[in-house]
Parts: sequence; structure tokens; C-alpha cells
Amino acid sequence: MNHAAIETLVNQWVVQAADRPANPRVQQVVVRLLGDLCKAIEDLDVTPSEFWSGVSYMSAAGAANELGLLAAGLGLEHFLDLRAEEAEAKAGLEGGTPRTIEGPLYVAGAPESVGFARLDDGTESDRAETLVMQGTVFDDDGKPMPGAKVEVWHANLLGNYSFFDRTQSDFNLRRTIVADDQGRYRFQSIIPVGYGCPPDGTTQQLLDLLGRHGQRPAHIHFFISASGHRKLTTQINIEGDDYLWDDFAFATREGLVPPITRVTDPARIDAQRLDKPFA
Ligand code: MBD
Ligand code: FE
Repeated sequence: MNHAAIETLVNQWVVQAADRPANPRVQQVVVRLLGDLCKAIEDLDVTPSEFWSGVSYMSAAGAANELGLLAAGLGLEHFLDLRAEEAEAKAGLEGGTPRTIEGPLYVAGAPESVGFARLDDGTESDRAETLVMQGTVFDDDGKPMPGAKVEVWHANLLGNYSFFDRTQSDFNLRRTIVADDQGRYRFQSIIPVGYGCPPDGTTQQLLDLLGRHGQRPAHIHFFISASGHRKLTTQINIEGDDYLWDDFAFATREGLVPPITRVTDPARIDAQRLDKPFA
């Protein structure tokens, strides 16, 4: 069937068949996606068995709660992020810390504190490298923003996130820090290890068929928000990771790989600890 005939058909199924109040935007999107799918089936001569494998695959991915992960792995979330960046540039909202994707593993409601927080529950302290990070939230004019919210979340030494990994304590490696009266935040945690897609999961199953790995470099997620301001969704990467520029979710960006200073002198380590907020 040619493309024009497909378009006519799809239009009949969705728009002309609507004899009840409909949502025009939903109609527009469905007509387009359905048309593009039918054209792909036609052009690639997709067999019924291939089609129903695809349906089964999507069912399994949904049942496993891996559709968000799939969107990341197919680059779709990165695509949305690039589009959001373009839209911001058009609106004159350029500069500052670059944005990148949220990923599927954020959980709302993390414990909140002012100025600083310890993110890890201590269960991996014997094996982990301690991480201390601090910074300042600035507005568009470069003015510090007391009261800005800094939400931080990251994986443990196995690359797993609390809640998704029920062996971890609730909100382990997840905190909300309210910037202090000078707009500063600071936290102590552990240096995380990169995430890998569940090896027996639906996302990795497709990645295998595509000849791709499902690894992310070690990273830490952030939401930065304040009322009356655009929310920034971003991440930082830990330099030196093998996957730094080979992220299955395409989230690494120039400007999001801060230098890490490694400290071995015990006196300096002590001076960096949590109860000494700003070193
Ligand atoms: C992650 O931890 C992540 O950040 C993304 C984007 C996808 C899968 C796991
Ligand atoms: Fe992540």
C-alpha cells in the first residue's frame, strides 16, 4: 500500500470516526504515530510474527516497569533534553550549569536539611571512597540564591538506587538540601559506581539485539529549584570512568565533569567532614 493510502486510512480510523467529543491534540499525535508505524510496517515488510513480538516486548517492558529505562536507552530522553535546551536558548535562557536528563530513578520526598547533608547511611563506608561536594546556587544575574532547593540522588557501590533496590534503607543516597543564607550547599556521601541495566531485563534484551551495552558512567543527579525560577535538571559525572563518554543513555556533557581533588592527609580529611560545613 502506498503512503497516501495509509494516511487516508489512518485518518479515517482516528479523525473521521470520531462521532463523540475528542481531544484534537491526541488525535493529531495518534494519527501521526499510527501513520508512521503503518508506513514502517509497509516499507520494511514487517511480518505479523514480528509485529506481535513487538507487542509482547512492549507488554513485558511495561510489566517490568522498564519503559522509562527504555526511553533513556533509545536516546529519546536525551532527545527531549536537547529540544528543551534549544527552546531555552531561543528564549534567551543560556549559560550556567548545563542541563541533562533526569533518568527513571528519581524518588520525591527525600529528607530535607539546610546547608548540608550526609547522603549515605554508612553501610558501605568500609569499602567506599568518601565524597564531599559543595557549591553555590546562582541566579541568572550571578547572585547567590539562599533558600534554593538542591535535590541530590545517586547509586551505591553496586550501581543501585534506594527504593528500586529494596535492600537499601529508604532514601539512602537521596537528600534535599536547602541552600544556606549565602546560597551554598554541601554534602558528604560516597563516590558512586555506574549503573548498569538489569542484565536479564527487557531493556538489556533489546540493547543486546542492537549490539549495545547498557552501562552508565558513575554520576550524581540534581534538581535545582526555587520559586519563580526554571528548575534545572542535571547530573555530574565522576571523571576517569571507562564509560564517561560511552553512556548508554547519552547524558554526559562537557561542563558536567567537575575536577575531583583526592585527599589523603588525615588532618585535611577531618577538616572536610560533615560537621565542618564550608571548608
Ligand atoms: C540511571 O541511573 C540513569 O541515571 C539513567 C538516565 C538511566 C538509567 C539509570
Ligand atoms: Fe542515574
